[in-house]
Amino acid sequence: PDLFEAPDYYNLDDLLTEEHKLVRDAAREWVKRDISPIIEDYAQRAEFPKQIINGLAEIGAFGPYIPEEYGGAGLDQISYGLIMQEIERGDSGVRSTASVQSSLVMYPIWKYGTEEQRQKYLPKLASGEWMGSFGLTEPDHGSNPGGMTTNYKDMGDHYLLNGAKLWISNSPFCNVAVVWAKNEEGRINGLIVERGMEGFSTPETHNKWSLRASATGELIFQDVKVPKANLLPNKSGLGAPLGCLDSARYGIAWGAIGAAMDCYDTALRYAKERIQFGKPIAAFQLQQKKLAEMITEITKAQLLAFRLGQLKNENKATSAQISMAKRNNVDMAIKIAREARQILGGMGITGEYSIMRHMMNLESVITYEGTHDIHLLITGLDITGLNAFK
Ligand code: TGC
Ligand code: FAD
Repeated sequence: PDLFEAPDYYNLDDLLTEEHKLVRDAAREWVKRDISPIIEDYAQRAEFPKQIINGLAEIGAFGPYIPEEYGGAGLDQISYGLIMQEIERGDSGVRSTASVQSSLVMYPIWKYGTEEQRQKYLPKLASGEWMGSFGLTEPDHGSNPGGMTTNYKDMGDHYLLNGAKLWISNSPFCNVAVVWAKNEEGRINGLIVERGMEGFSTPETHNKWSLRASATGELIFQDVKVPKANLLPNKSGLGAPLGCLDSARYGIAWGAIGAAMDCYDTALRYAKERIQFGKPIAAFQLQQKKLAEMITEITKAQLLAFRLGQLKNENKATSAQISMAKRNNVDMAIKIAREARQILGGMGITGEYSIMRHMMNLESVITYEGTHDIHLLITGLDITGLNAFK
């Protein structure tokens, strides 16, 4: 269907450069052509559409802000955000694939890796020839990753890695995994684990009602020999993985706007066409209230994301500012999805429309990359100076 009227109530377009608009429009066209027509079917079948990997690479979704010398698109943070927004108009699971590849796999290799590691991995990840995953969460350590038990020992000429990661996006098909593990002193470091290393397996997680078009799984390490050259040497401690999350959470703050826009646009069209009691349901005040509040919340979220993008471009965005935007914008999107679904009545629960899929997807988005509660406590800590986690 010819959807994707982009709501722009406060003329945000006037603040974008020509490059921003070109990048956004290319992503929008691609989503409309290659994602929207197929994604419902893949989600229903709980299958990741592998054929979209080339297209994601072509629109610059793999490493939008990674320098061109490493195969990235060399774009600014607002272009990165706009790409995530457009992809998530299509599906949060597709955006997840891009978020993980860019901010959780390419970013740590670029920021914390050696020049040899950058040359070896980044161009292949940017082109989609290799796909990556990011292993932080464990069965017993989700919101509190500092408690992780995955560990490695220095065996002289290699490291020996043991442990397990759960809920890992892209794991079932990844070629490489950036894995966070503790050394013998209990210090967290990142290791690049490659498919094919003995003792490394990636079983898929089934029965999800959310992000069904994204593959999720485990990363299991049983005495995996990891070459010493695969350690990311330039940052250690929990701050290293959390630094990657800052970049991914920023992308999600934009991405959620895309999902919300698609729900709003669908509900607005439907409400103007659907006749009950002799007039379009959009003429009833109750439905207008829902639609008016949706566009208000989308507009506020756009302004939050845009300003955060400016701060990111100037290297001034704090982690707490990023948490606020991730939390607010995902919450905004999930609420809009729930309201929009009701506007469609019975039709809203079918796969004929995208809303129910967005709604279910957003249940993961509000949980991963730091839950709604965790981001609130990050804001709480920032404004009071008192740490609710300790
Ligand atoms: P805490 O003592 O506060 O901090 C430990 C060290 O980290 C530093 N730090 C950060 N650095 C960079 N960016 C951030 N956002 C940072 N937050 C903290 C901090 O300064 C400290 O550094 P140092 O040098 O003093 O050691 O750590 P804590 O153990 O109290 O935990 C804090 C908490 C709860 C906020 C943190 O652990 C957290 O964010 N938990 C949520 C976990 C999470 O977000 N997991 C996401 C897993 S990946 C994922 O979900 C991918 S989904 C992918 C997709 O499909 O899109
Ligand atoms: P828990 O931490 O057990 O939290 C359960 C509940 O307790 C939540 O409501 C939480 O807010 C609350 N809670 C926890 N601590 C506190 C507290 N201190 N105060 C108040 N409330 C608290 N992880 C990766 O590493 N890589 C990935 O690629 C990845 N992809 C994912 C894909 C999907 C589809 C999903 C669902 C998750 C993914 N995750 C990934 C994991 C995700 O980051 C975790 O699920 C998330 O961090 C929460 O951890 P948990 O599920 O263990 O919940």
